[in-house]
Amino acid sequence: NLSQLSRARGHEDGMAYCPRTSPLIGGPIHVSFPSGLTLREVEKKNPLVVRGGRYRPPDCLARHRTAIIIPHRHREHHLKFLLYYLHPFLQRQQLHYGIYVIHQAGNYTFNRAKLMNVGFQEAMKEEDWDCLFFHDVDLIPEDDRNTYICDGNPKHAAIAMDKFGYKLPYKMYFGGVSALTPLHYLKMNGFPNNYWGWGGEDDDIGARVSLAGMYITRPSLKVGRYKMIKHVLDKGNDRNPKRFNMLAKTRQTWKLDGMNTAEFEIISRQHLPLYTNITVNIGTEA
Ligand code: UDH
Ligand code: NGS
Repeated sequence: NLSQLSRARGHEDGMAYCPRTSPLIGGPIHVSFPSGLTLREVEKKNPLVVRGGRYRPPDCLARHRTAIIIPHRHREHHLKFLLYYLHPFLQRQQLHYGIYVIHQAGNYTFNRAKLMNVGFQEAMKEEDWDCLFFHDVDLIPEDDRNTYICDGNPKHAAIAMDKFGYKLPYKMYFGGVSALTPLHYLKMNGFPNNYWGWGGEDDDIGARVSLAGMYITRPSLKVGRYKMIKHVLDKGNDRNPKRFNMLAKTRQTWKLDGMNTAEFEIISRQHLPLYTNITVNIGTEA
C-alpha cells in the first residue's frame, strides 16, 4: 500500500528528481584491466553501494530503476572487471539500480537465455524495476552516455563492439547487452529456454521482438561502444548444432516456450556487497 511504499522510500521524502541528463556523465571511458584488482578494492571505491549491489543517488530522486542481469558460470575474473567499471558507470548516470548475477549450478551445458528468464523473474520479485539490462559478463561499456535506461521498444545496447570493429556485425544482431521493460519482456513471452550451448539464442530473442509486434532500438555507434574481455569458448558451452533448425521455427515456438514455461529451482540467493548472487538449477535438455 501507498503509506508502506512511502515509508520504504522515507529517505527520499521531499527530494527533487535527478536532472534528466546527469551532470556526472563524462563520455568516453578508457578501459584497461589492472592486474591484481580485488573485489574488496571495488567495494572500497563504491562506498554508497549497499548489500545485494544496490544503489540510489544520495541527493536526488532517481528517474529510473534498472536491474542488471548477468548470466554466469566460471567467469569470476571477468565479473570482477565488469563490477569495477559498471558500478561507477551506473552511479554517474544517477540511476537507482541493482546488479544480479545468475549463476548456473552444475556442469551441464550452459544456457544463457534460460538464465536470463530466471534473472527476470527473481529480480522482479525483489523490486519494481522499470528496466532490465541483460548483460554478458565480458562486455565493458566504453562511454557513459550509453544510458542504462529502457526505450519505448526493446533496446540492443551493444551496437559497437571492439571485436566487430565497432560496427554491428549484422542488422538483426541482438547479442551482448540488451534492455527491456517488464512489459516488453512479457509481450514476447521472455526468452527461449531450450538453447543449450553456444549460439542462436540471441537471434531467437531478436526475432521474438518483431514477432511480438515491437522493433529494436539502438544507441548511436559513437556511444554504444563495448570492449570485450578476450577469452576462448568455455568448457560446457560448445556450439549448439541445433540452433539453425530451432531458429527456423521461432515463429511457431515463441508463444509455447519462454517465460510461461521456464522451470528451475533456486539453490541460493546471497546479497553480497557488490551484487545479488542467485544460484540456480536450470535442469538439462529434454
Ligand atoms: N557465460 C558464462 N560462462 C560460460 C559461458 C557463458 O558465464 O561458461 C556467460 C557470460 O556472461 C558470457 C555470456 O554467457 O559473456 C556469453 O557467452 P560467451 O562469452 O561464450 O559468448 P561470446 O559469443 O564469445 O561472447 C564466444 C567466444 C568464442 C567464440 C567462438 C565462436 N565464434
Ligand atoms: C551468430 C550467432 C549468434 C552470435 C553471433 C556473433 O552467427 O548467436 O554470431 O558471434 N548466431 C547463430 O549461430 C545462429 S561471435 O562473433 O560473438 O562469436 O551471437
